[in-house]
Amino acid sequence: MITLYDLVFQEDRRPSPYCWRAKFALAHKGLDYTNVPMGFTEKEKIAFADSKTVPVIKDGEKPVKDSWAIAVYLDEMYPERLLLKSEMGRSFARFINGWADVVVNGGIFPMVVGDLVDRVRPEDRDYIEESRGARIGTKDFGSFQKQAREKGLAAFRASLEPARRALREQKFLSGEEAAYPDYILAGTFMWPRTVSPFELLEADDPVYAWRERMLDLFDGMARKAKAA
Ligand SMILES: N[C@@H](CCC(=O)N[C@@H](CS)C(=O)NCC(=O)O)C(=O)O
Repeated sequence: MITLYDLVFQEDRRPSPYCWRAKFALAHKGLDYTNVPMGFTEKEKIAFADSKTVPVIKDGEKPVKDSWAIAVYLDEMYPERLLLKSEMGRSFARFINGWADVVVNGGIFPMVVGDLVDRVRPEDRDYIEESRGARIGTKDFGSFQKQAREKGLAAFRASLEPARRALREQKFLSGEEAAYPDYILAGTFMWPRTVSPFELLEADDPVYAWRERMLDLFDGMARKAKAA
């Protein structure tokens, strides 16, 4: 039996982009698992895996931490429906992983940080204010977010152009069927969706249409999750 430790916010929101990668990966494989919610200040729950971040999975007695390591592990242990289909597929996914972590997550964070802080569980509020405040150099999250939206939205949309060009030609980043590169970027978009009403994409953007397709996968798994 697999257990997934998943970041939890108020009202059972599940915002972690990295945990979403693991949830899409598990769904792709058709694997059953138990989802254990974990707040920022409950790190003792994942101490067994020697991790301070989620996702972490426990498969039987085996702990695996880090979303990329989880994808690689699942393909090794459950090779039936591969997430990383070939050497080139794996290399492409690795590229998307880095691009999503740095460019896309990095672009989204300042534009939703105020909403994120507002929706954290009350018991985790001090922790997120300290850690995210240190990252942006202020605790005035609302003003920071407002300015970031005014200055950053056009640049953020432009940064998605590599994905947009691919998605004009094909249904998914991975081709006709979704695979791990899609789950990486979809995980990233689940993060703002679960904490912020701010719309990052224009309705006629091919990335918007792709995001809708990702929300529909696995019987609407991601669409059913609590949104902002
Ligand atoms: N490289 C890691 C990043 C995981 C990560 O940063 N997770 C965040 C949640 S989105 C976390 O657990 N943060 C804990 C904290 O900020 O204290 C992965 O891909 O799993």
